[in-house]
Amino acid sequence: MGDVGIIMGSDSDFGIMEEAAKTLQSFGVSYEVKVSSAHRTLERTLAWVRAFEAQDGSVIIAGAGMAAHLPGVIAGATTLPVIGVPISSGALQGVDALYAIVQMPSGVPVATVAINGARNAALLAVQILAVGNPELREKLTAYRAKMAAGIEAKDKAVQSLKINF
Ligand code: RP5
Repeated sequence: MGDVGIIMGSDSDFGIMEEAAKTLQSFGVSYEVKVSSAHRTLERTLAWVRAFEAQDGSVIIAGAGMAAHLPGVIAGATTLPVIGVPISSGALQGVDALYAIVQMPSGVPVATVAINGARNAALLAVQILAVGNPELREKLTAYRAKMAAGIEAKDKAVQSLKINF
C-alpha cells in the first residue's frame, strides 16, 4: 500500500519501471508495484484500481509497451491522476506505445512522459503530491538545486579542457 501505485503490463517492463520506484524511494514517498495487463487480465487490473482508491492512494504511474492501452484504461476507471510511461519494446521500439498513450481522446487525460521516462513519471508524481505538502516541496527544491550544481560542475570540467570552441 502506498501513495503512488506503479503498475505495468508485464514483468518485461520492470527493468524500466524500477527507476520510478527508486526515485520515489529517494523522496521518501510510499508506493506499491503491480504487474497487471489491460488486455490479458482486465478484471484483475480494474480490481487493483478499486483497491488502490479504497486505500487512499493518490497518483498512478502506468507503464506499458506496444499497443499500450493500460494507462488509458486505468484513467477511464478512476479520477486519480494517471501518468503513462511508454515502454520501448517490440518492432516499433516504443513509438507505438508513445502514440497510444499520448493520444488520449478528449475527456480522459493521461499525463504522458518520454519513452522509458519512468524517472520523470516519478518526479511528476512527487510534484503532484507536493501540492499542499511543504516538506516534499522542500525536497524537490533541494533536488533541483543539486541538479543545477551538477551542471555547473560539468561546465567547469569542459572549460578546464581549454579547447578553443
Ligand atoms: C505490453 O506488451 C506490456 O506492457 C509489455 O511492454 C509488452 C510485451 O509484454 P510481454 O510479451 O513481454 O509480456 O502489454
